[in-house]
Amino acid sequence: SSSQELPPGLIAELMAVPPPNGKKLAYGTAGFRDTATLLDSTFQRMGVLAALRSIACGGQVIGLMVTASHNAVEDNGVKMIDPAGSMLAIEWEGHAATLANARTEEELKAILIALLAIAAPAFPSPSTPTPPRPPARLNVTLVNTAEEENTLYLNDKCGAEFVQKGQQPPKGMEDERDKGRRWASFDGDADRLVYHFYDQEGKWHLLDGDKMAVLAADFLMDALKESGLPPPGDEGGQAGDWKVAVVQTAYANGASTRYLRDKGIPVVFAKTGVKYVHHEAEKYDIGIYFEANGHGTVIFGETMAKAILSHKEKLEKGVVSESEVSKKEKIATTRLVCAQQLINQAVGDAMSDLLFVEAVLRLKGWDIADWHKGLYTDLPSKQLKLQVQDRTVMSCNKDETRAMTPGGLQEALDVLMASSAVAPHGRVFVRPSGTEDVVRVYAEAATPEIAAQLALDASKIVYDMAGGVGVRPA
Ligand code: G16
Repeated sequence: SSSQELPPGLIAELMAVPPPNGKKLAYGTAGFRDTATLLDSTFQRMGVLAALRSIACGGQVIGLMVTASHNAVEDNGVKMIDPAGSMLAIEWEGHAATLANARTEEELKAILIALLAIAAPAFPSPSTPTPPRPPARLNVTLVNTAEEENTLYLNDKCGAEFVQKGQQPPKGMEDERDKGRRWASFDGDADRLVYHFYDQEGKWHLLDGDKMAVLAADFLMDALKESGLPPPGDEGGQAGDWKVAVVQTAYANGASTRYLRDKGIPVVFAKTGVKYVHHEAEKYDIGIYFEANGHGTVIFGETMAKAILSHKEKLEKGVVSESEVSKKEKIATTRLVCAQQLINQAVGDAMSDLLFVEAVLRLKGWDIADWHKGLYTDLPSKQLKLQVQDRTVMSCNKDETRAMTPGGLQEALDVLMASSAVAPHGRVFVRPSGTEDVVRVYAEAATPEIAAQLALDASKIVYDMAGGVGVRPA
């Protein structure tokens, strides 16, 4: 409805499912997350919020993903998706939290009427038609699906989080040692992807989001160079005027950052969370972003997309002569066009990322071992998480590489990093999770042993200074 009155009975229905006592619900890194039993009221209210957001977007479709995502099966969550397929606009996250936490009739009415006032002026406006998607085919073997006996639990000893954070194969890989196949792991809502395989010596290797970012950057930079695409605005201008960058988070393996910078590809950092990295990537003509955990995509700016299409038309019409050079240019330009069609530029998803990786590997003539060896070697790393009484006592700087509170914590971590065993390659950072009730610890160093020790020492510091609960890490 575009009327600014609340539908009759709405408040009574919402009051019948009150929010959990003593719990402040927050719209975290990607939606509300908690033990499933605490989220009934939130789910109901997000249905109402989706309707309001739809009104605000001129009647377009809003998505709600109900998911434990990367978390354990007893957890649950709800993410809201905007009409373009991107995460909910950040300025609405506060509205979502106010609605989720409203306890009295008055509080509920106040927030809903305020939201109607924000939303209704935009209604109705013409909706944007959804562009048709191209068809795509690949033969795959599915394992660890819900249908399989004894594997009924989402993410249980499998899934992108289990594989990437634990640096271990998912269950069911025991017989894969000598088969030379490549495997991909998704998370529960299929927006994360990591690859893995056993090499000929039977050693297992992980290819995470950083490896995908580098593969995508290599491929697209080559295509851009070979396409002969004129620079923006001025066809006679200097080459290299298009702005291309890779956006990473503090979790990016240092070796991947070094590799990209050595190749002259700019790298910028953003806070953990697709909504932050995506926003940063939008500032470039081609913005490539993958979080190490496997979330990511590539986005093309509007000017760049138009320039590629018009260049393709010129090449096809023979405005440029049919020489060997122009054949090469045509192929490269077509690759740039196809990459845009294949990749999910709204927010990235595991299926389209998988198809993109498969296509790039095929074009390069690479198998997974070539991809693993052909770019860079990961610095050994270790991730831990630990529970604290209240994770909001911890806060970080803009790119989450340093802890701002509690006071003294970062100084203690700095002392760890300055020790001769750790420097110069070692680093550690800690941050409160936005999806789980934990503090995350990430360490990387010259050897797996040093990385593990660094992560453990940092966990002890967090436990002591930020109110750890349960047994002290040992
Ligand atoms: C969500 C976000 C990701 C983020 C991850 C971890 O993943 O969508 O961008 O990297 O949480 O966040 P945190 O470390 O704050 O818990 P998912 O797959 O659960 O949606």
